[in-house]
Amino acid sequence: MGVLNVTPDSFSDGGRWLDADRAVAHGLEMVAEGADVIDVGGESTRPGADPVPEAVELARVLPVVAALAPHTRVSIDTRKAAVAEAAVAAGATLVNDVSATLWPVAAAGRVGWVAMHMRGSPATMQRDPRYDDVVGEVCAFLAERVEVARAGGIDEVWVDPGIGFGKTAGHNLALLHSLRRVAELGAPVLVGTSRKSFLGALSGGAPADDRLEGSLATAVWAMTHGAAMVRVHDVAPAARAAQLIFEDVAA
Ligand code: HH2
Repeated sequence: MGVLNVTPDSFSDGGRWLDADRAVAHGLEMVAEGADVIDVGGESTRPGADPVPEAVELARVLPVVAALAPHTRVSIDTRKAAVAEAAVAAGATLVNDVSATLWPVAAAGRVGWVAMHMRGSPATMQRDPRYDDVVGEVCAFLAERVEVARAGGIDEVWVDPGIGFGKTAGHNLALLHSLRRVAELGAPVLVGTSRKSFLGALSGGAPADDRLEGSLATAVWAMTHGAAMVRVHDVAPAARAAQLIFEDVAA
């Protein structure tokens, strides 16, 4: 899954793809590099990010979704039902939902749904997050979401432990370490570690655009520990890494 943030303020690529034509060109470039899904988002969910009005988010994402949908699978990364609904009407076939609440939109549109775990909201989530048992609590949350969505009639339900969403570096590492337990919930697992701040913290404070090694290492770890899809900014190296560990080894 290639990340396409049509935002001025995303933590690693904010402002680069705000122009719709440039965003579409970058989406197509990621497809050429090996992405199977392009995840279009119009609101940053980085810690402390300000919410974006619905009309602004719609204006950012809809032209990009519509232009990419004939060429690739498109997911819509949003917390707003109206944005998800409009993006599905424009051709998105997966609702990537960091709020884990939008399953009715996916059910109505007969598309897939990603339920991600988050503690609190982006504005507050990194203020001293605490868990007694982070893996157990995240798994229990996701299991409940899967049950609700399936009962609501969605065939394609994904789960995502929400790396960096209301979690310390230790929580993120615990979730990656026990990713197989997330996979045992019986839904395909999506994992997003790409360029996230815990990778900077683990590598001496590397800035967001200098976290490729950590992004790749954790993507490979995720792919070999139960993830069916990884959400990445750097598609070409991630696709090469995936090919190296799966296809070349199998051959
Ligand atoms: N991470 C981000 C956004 N959406 N969706 C899922 N399912 N899983 C994730 O881990 C995830 C996500 C945050 O990364 P990014 O889009 O690069 O930044 P921003 O939120 O600042 O736009």
